Amino acid sequence: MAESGANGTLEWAVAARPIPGESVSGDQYVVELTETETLLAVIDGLGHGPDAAAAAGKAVDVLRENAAEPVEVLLVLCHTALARTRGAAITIASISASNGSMSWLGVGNVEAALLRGASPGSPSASPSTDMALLFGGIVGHQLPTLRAHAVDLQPGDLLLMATDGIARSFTQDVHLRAAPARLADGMLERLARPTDDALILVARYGTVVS
Ligand SMILES: [Mn+2]
Repeated sequence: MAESGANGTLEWAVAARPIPGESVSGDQYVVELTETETLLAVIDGLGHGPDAAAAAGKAVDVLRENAAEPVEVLLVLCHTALARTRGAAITIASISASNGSMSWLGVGNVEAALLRGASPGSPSASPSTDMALLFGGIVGHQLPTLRAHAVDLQPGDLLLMATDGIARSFTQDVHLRAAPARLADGMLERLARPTDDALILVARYGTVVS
């Protein structure tokens, strides 16, 4: 059910559905590989239905075409492209292919969490969670001054990105070793709100062995 994929250092999956009664979703995502980084983004076009989907679609196009740009630059490009749309909430993470450094930030309320401590060699006994820094605003209408944060990923770290159609408890009770597709499907099934589009992206960092 989930859409999924992997490259040399990342395994990911997305589970999503529109609000019941709609055929298109304003919740969309991008996973784009360039030679230097992997770009992951989740977009929530304001409201739902075709106008929300159109706003989100414009952001998807901009992100795919400019995937190697820094995350702050990507949000500015999206802001310009979405000016005549409803606008969107967007959260972006860009992971360096060479050293595993991830830079991430968001505008609006697409939450992103990094769940750590799942690595077999991890020094920390208990998992910890980092949340992406989210700035207030609406991409396309009101863009605040942006500053990305960087974090060094360790093998086994799990990145979760969810629109507000997923209950905020999505970072809790996560089985850190489970396959991303299974996690994403399970979260959509258990946590999707009936009143909104819903999308969850799950990505695990670390060499993928299959
Ligand atoms: Mn929403």
